[in-house]
Amino acid sequence: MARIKKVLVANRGEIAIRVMRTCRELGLPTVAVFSEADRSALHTRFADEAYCVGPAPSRESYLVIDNIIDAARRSGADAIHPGYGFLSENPTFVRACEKAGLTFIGPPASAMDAMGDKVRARTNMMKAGVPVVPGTTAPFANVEEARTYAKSIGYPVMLKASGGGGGKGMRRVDREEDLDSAWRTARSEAMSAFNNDTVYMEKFLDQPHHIEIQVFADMHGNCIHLNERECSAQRRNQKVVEEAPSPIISVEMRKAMGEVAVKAAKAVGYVGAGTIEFLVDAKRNFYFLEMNTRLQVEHPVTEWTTGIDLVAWQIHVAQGGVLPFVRPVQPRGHAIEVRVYAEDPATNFMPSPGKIDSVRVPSGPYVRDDSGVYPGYTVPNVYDPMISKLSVWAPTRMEAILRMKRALSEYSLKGITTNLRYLEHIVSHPEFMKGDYDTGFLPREHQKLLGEKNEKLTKASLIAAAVYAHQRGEKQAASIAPAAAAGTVSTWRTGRPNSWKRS
Ligand code: MV4
Repeated sequence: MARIKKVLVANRGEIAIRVMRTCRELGLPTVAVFSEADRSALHTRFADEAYCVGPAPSRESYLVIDNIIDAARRSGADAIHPGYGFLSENPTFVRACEKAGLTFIGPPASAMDAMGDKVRARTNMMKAGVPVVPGTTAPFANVEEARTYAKSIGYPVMLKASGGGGGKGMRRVDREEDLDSAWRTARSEAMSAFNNDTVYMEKFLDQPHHIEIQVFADMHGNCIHLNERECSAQRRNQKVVEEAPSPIISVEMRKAMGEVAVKAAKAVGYVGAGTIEFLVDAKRNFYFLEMNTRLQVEHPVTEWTTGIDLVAWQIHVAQGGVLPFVRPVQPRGHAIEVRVYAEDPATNFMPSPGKIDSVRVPSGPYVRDDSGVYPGYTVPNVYDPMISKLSVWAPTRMEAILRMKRALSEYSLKGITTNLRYLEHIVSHPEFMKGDYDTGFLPREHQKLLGEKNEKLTKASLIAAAVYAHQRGEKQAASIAPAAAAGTVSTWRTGRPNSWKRS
């Protein structure tokens, strides 16, 4: 396998820059692709060279396979990193790269085919002995079959698009009389969104946790897992806050879910970085949901708690490298990531594009900001409004929460509206601090989290923290929280500027 010499990053924003940073550390020249709207974007400037691949709309630029391949050819890049989103899970793109003699830094097209169709993925997983959410493994011929099946597993049920994923084309059905209309709507939505009207059915799991396992495989049959990420803090199926390890996963569960995740990856001949998503119910049963055949947005919390640069491993494996070790890596400490969006929570999270007048990002011990913006940059309104990810690490979960609160308090972005205050309210919320929040948390607490500055919430969250930390035997953290409530805790524990003057 030839060693990679130059990497084209077929993406934009924070992930393009993040990938380029590792390439630079490895001494690999980088190539950016940009649309007309991204001519002055940070990733375009960050790379060693940059090629325009078309007009602003993604479907005319970042998603045009021939334009991406052509940029690789013109630049002399011999490998392509897809990032996440865009073409990262498109088997046709993988085959086009291979046909052009380019190394695709990711899984083989066959693994994407096996996991891309959700009904086929479920069938593959059942064959491999992986527990899946109770439901169908073959498309229904008609709504009658669907009605009969729903009766057999009992309402509520979940209708899902086989060509979907990530919650797109999903409908909950609570009663038999609602099935016909839900069935018709689900099929038409699936057809328009995925050009595939196949709909399958699962037993609805109420308020599950959304927990995913990072897996990594090389081309020599080695496959390991790199523990779990807790991703239940979601709004409209969009992750907002992620953390590792999960506060509800025991050592035994981690081992069991990790082994199942490795089995799932091996069953489809996976290579590279991948994520197995699970739903975990109130009884802590876990079920395969879907596999993401790409590097995920939230990968930094795994990098913090394993000390591994996942992009460096992706490049290593893509050129035939052997996994550096084949035993599971125990998570070290605790990491939390929040997604910073150019959107206004007060107007139902409407995107808030526009010119950034000033930005000051947090820093200090164990703080990481993966950003795609800079002062003076105009956030375009044609792409996903996520502008950066802020992640922190600390020895314990409570200290990671306090560090995240401190870092968010430092984060300053002027000129556009962001969700920064909303994020502060999430990590200060007693339910989050207690650590047993499920996928219903953000919708359930929506009004409180929107942030009428609620002193009671702040005090309650700190008292909850103290009680919880004490219960968890984290005496050290417990000794912080009450003092923090009185505003007299010592500097070194919260890093709040100038607080030493008061204590
Ligand atoms: C479910 C579910 C409950 N029961 N399936 C599918 C895609 C993934 N991103 C979320 N999905 C879910 N599938 C069954 N049978 C709950 C979720 C779910 C969810 C659903 C709606 C809104 C937010 C959610 C967050 C996490 C999980």
